[in-house]
Amino acid sequence: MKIHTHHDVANTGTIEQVRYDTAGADGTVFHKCANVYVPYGYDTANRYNVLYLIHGGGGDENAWLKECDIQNALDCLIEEGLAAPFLVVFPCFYRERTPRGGPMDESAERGAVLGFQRELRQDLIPLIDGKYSTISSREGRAIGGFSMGGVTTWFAFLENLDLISTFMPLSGDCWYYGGLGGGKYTEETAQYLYETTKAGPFGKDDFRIFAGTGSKDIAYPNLTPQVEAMKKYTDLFEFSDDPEEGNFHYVVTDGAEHTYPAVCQHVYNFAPYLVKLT
Ligand code: FER
Repeated sequence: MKIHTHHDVANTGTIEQVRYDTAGADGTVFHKCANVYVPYGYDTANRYNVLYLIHGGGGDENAWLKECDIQNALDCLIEEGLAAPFLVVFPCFYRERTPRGGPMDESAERGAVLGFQRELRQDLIPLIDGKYSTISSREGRAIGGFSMGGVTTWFAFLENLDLISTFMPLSGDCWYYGGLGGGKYTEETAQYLYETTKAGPFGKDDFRIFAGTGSKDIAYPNLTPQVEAMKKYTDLFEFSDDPEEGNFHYVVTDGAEHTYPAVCQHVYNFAPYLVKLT
């Protein structure tokens, strides 16, 4: 695994804010903001891959940028030539900012990340493709996230596979059947992911999954059995330890816990494979 340690680079990207409105099911309009990492040297003569990177429970569009060194990790990846310059969009999956006070409400969180799939399709992806010079096809789009952002990523796989080709769930499992579903409803979850995808137009050469967590992460007991159960569906999920082979990957960092700095290392490690070198 490639490890990022902070070091200053000559050329740094910038963070921009994009604002947009999104309508709830009952028509209520919410005003939203997403941060966008624009790589150094961004030039509208080129077209860029886009990674949508989602925060964890209780977070917002600033969480990744505040809680870890992602901005320097992205600068380093690009300056070192490990990844072609790409855009990173940091949205907020909550409709309204509702900082979590008490214990996690599984059904509220699940509702928020599910609701976000429509916002991604109807509002955010069109906005980003309109405002930036993107590769505006599923091949040019990846989505990843930490914890509830990992849960969001699995729902994107189920709901938005026609728009996105590459998925990076970090320390989050698939909650289709309910909270912590990868651990609680392991076999059903793997079977649902398989059958739903199998029924659609996309085959194993059309998408890639890069999952990651840490051995001491609270999501490890939920994500690991789900990944293991998915491995048997080899005609769709072809597992390989080599990121260049197969379409399904899982990296567990020894001793790592449920934190942004820990999963930031997975972003650094997986980034070269998330976006095609152009
Ligand atoms: C998991 C996925 C998400 C998990 C926890 C979370 C315990 C989220 C926790 C939170 O937002 O507080 O598998 O395992």
